[in-house]
Amino acid sequence: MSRIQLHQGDITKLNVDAIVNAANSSLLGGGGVDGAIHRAAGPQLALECLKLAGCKTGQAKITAGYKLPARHVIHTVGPYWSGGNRHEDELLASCYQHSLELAEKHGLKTIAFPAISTGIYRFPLERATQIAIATVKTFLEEHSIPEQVTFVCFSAHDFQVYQRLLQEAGNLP
Ligand code: AR6
Repeated sequence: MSRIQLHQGDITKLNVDAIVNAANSSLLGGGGVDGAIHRAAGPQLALECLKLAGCKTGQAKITAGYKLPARHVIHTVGPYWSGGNRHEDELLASCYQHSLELAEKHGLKTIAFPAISTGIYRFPLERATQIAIATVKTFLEEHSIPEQVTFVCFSAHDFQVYQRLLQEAGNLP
């Protein structure tokens, strides 16, 4: 089985070692997937996040998963899309890279990513998906942990875009 998987649905339902949260720099919760993760994990998650004192764009921090089926949450802060001249591509790649590095450091074998920055932060979906796939692919070629990475798409449209681009990259039949 490929080490890269694609799934459509709610990331808060996944029973993996870590789900990634598309957070904001306060790490104190928000809308979108961030809100869903905090609601499903329960209030203890925000209490642990409070102790982390925020997170810079492109960086990542780890907490427990509390009431989630996932054992951990890796919180990363994607860039807000401002037209492409503010290092958005590099910052988005850095989110995936630092999340994967944290997973490896903690020996987490299975990790699931939402489509970071492509919702409220308005990063163009195809461009973001290419960056996500390329960064994950390169990391997996060079590291044995995590063993498996799942891209989670909330909408059918996002799923179709990921499916096409993963096929083009040779990662799906
Ligand atoms: N499971 C999987 N994916 C989801 C879920 C879910 N339960 N809910 C939404 N998505 P967004 P961003 C998808 O807006 O663009 C927050 O307020 C969604 O359809 O959650 O990085 C933070 O606090 C989209 O494809 O994150 C920040 O302020 C993807 O997740 C800001 O939003 C990302 O959309 C971050 O914006």
